[in-house]
Amino acid sequence: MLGLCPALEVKSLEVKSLEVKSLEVKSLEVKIMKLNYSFIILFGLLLPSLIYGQNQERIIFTAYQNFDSRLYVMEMDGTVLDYFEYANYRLQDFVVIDNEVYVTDAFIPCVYKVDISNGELDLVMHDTWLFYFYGLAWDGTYFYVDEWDMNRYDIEGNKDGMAFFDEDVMGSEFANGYYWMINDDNLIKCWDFSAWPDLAEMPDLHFAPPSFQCRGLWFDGEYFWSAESIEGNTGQIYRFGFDGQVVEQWTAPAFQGWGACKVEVAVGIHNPEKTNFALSCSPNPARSEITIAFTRLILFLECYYFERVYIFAKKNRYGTK
Ligand SMILES: [Ca+2]
Repeated sequence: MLGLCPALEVKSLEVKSLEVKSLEVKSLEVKIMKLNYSFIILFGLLLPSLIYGQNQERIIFTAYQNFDSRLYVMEMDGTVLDYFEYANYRLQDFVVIDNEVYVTDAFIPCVYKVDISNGELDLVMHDTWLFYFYGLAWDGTYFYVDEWDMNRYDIEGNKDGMAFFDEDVMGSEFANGYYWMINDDNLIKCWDFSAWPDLAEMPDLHFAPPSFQCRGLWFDGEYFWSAESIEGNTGQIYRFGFDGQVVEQWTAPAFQGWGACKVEVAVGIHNPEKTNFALSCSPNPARSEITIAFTRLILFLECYYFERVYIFAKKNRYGTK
């Protein structure tokens, strides 16, 4: 196939922009000064490495209305990429373990691991003795959920005892070695769990969240995250420090929000069933300098883009006006 390509020469190959949306390359511009086989080889090597090397951050957000929940996947500017809907669930607070998202359900006392590429929920823990789960925290060994008392479970969902804890925990998280929880009275409280099951309150570290409506709690290693839960109105997603000062915020895509967290997504490793992409060349490819713009380029498909490159090269060989 490549033998049909004309003898051309690569002078420069410059990737001007690479934007990935929903695990698809939305636009990729390659600026070329003339072409030859080495372009084919270089392009074949360069493109997968660019794409497989890309990790992008995503905001994950939960909201509920009546008996339905949604889990949103958003870009870091707040643009909604996708959402998944769950009837008769009330998904609430997150933890992230090894870049995997875990979420509580307040309708049935369960913790699920979420596949954010398709929204599938994998049941990790279900405690039939309890009624509701809101806040979810992970200390590196155990999940902690509060329902009447503080309960903890290992990663397999096996219960490992309980401790007296007389608080209403809307969201919770471990940060800097301590357990932090947000209640519905505009306070984030800090506790030392190191002497479990004797839990020691650390009142000097308590602080107010950004608003009365904040519910979930997640910690990204530097700052806390929470989303507002406002009936009939979209609230804000906040990223804030240990003093409650907001460093970033986004308008939530739906009400009533609850949990918000961030994960990294490796792009170009999903959706192999989508195989179509468009190729456009401008200006006329017979010219010495052209721009090739791919839209909807789907990965895993070396044979496809080699074929397209072949078509392009053939077109260039004979020229079009
Ligand atoms: Ca949490």
